[in-house]
Amino acid sequence: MHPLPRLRPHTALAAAVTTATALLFAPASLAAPAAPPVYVHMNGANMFLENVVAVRPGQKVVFVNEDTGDHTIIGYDPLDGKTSKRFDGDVTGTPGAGHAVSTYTIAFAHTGLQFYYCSVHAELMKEPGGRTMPKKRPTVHGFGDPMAGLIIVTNDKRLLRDNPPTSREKILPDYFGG
Ligand SMILES: [Cu+2]
Repeated sequence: MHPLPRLRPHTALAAAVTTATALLFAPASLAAPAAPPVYVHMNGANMFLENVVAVRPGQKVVFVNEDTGDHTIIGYDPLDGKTSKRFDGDVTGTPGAGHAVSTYTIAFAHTGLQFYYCSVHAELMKEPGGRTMPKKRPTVHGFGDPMAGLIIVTNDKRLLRDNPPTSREKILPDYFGG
C-alpha cells in the first residue's frame, strides 16, 4: 500500500477560508451588473409615452412625471377587473425643466403581464365578454386613447430589446409640459 500523500491541512483550510471570505465580501462591482431601470414618461398629453415596455423579473420600472398635473399608476387584472394593492403609485406634477420630478418605481418577481392605468384620466369598464379595460374619462383632455399601459415581465431577449429608446432616459428634456 502506498502511503497517503502528505496533506497540508492548514494550508488547504486557509485557502478554503480565503475563497469563502472573498465570495462573501466581494465588492458589488464584481457581481453581474443589474439591468438598468426602464423609464415610462408622462406629460400633459395624459398618456404613458412608452405604454408597452418589457423588463426582466426584478428589473425596475420607473414612472417619471414631467407633467404639471398629477397622475396615478394602478395595476389591474383585465379578467376580473380588480385593482392591485401593491402596484399602486401616484406622481405629483412638476413646474417644468430644472425642477425635481416625481417618480414611482416598481419591480415584479415573476414573468407575466402587468396592466395598469391612471385613475385620474381613465376609468375601468367591463366590456362585452367580461373583460375589463380602461376607457378615457370623458372630461379628460389629451389624445383619444385611455391613459393606460402594459409591462411585460419576461426573460425573452428579443422582447427586452424592443423597448423604445426613450425608455432608457430618466428625463426627456423636451417632454415637459402640462
Ligand atoms: Cu393621468
